[in-house]
Amino acid sequence: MAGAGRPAARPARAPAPDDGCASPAGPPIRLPAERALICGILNVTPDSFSDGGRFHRADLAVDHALRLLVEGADLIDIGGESTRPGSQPPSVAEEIDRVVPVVAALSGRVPVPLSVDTSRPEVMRAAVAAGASMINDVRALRLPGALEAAADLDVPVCLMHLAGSPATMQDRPQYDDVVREVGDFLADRLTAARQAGIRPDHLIVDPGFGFGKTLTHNLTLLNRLTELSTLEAPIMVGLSRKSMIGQITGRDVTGRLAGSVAAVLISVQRGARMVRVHDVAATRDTLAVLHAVGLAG
Ligand code: 9MG
Repeated sequence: MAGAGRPAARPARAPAPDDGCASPAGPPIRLPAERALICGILNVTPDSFSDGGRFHRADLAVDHALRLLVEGADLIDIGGESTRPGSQPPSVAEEIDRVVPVVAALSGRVPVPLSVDTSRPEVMRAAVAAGASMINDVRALRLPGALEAAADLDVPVCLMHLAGSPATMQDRPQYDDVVREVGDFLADRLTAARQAGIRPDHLIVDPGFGFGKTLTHNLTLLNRLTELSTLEAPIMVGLSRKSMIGQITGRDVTGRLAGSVAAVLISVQRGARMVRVHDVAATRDTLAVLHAVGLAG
């Protein structure tokens, strides 16, 4: 894999004191003004859509996390539920069994924050107890008990837009104005999160590319991403290897690297502060070029 094995080009960062999200668990998440953060994807599912479930075993998952780190990941997002269209969620116990051993094995061993990709309050609590310091919730804390768990845990949370559920989301998604409707949804979830007691500076939003959206919806969202800046929360995006990239390029999941980094580039130029990716080294180089030209804040 390109870039693996070389020392990570990891610029020392000295963010302003108020630019960090303090957390009681692992290292705090900091959002430097000068470049977007790269969140490496670690799926510990038997059926993940783009890595074929290759990291289902905890030891393989740990090896892969260490590779993402060498490539330059700023944080690692660990998930035990496949959210590909039509997928059915595992039981809570199964999800905990997949995620928690990996979080525990990496916590204290890696110098970057670990994020847990889950919607279940029980998994959030178990993962943060094991060392995770961020929650990435594709259901935006809508499951019963999730708002309360996130507020208790006092860690940063990414609230993502998802129309319907992973099982049904691609059944004829419809919007009058996808950007306005996704923005309204995220605004409501930000309000609910603040009302539940989650610190405003702990909240991140994500338009949820591919989650209940057609290709046209996804392209409109990407093109008009800057409009979500009115939410006044950092924007995270996940475009890596998604079917929208396949629809544009005509390539299967193994051939979507160039399309994925192009999409990252556009998203960062339109205000994304965090990018969730499989291909960390290529993303890092892409963002380094963008930054060198002074094009991305
Ligand atoms: C878990 N997951 C899969 N796709 C995602 C995306 O686009 N954003 C976030 N935040 N999480 C995602």
